[in-house]
Amino acid sequence: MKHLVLAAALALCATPALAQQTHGDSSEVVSVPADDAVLAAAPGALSLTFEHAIVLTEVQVHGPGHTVIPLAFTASANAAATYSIPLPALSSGAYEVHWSGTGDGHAMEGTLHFTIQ
Ligand SMILES: [Cu+2]
Repeated sequence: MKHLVLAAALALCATPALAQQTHGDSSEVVSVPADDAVLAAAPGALSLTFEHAIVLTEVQVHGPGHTVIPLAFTASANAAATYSIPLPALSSGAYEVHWSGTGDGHAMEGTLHFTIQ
């Protein structure tokens, strides 16, 4: 009987812990451009605002034909809730942004897309 109770307690604890290990995506980040935005003009910067402060360790932008867009981004030592990353002049096409970082004791990552007409 003790084993059953222990197993049930472990199951209850494991679920939220697992869910917190890696999260992010559109639920936890507000971006400009927004995910799936279709823009008439190229944005000058990418803005990411998180639910809580994170150390943003990596941001990658891929453009049309999976070209890597060079960014002036360096991972900072301090956590922040908002980041603004300048973008070079972008041409028309579909773009994909990958970001990852750590904050509030867990890893976070996400992907968003936008299109420049
Ligand atoms: Cu988080």
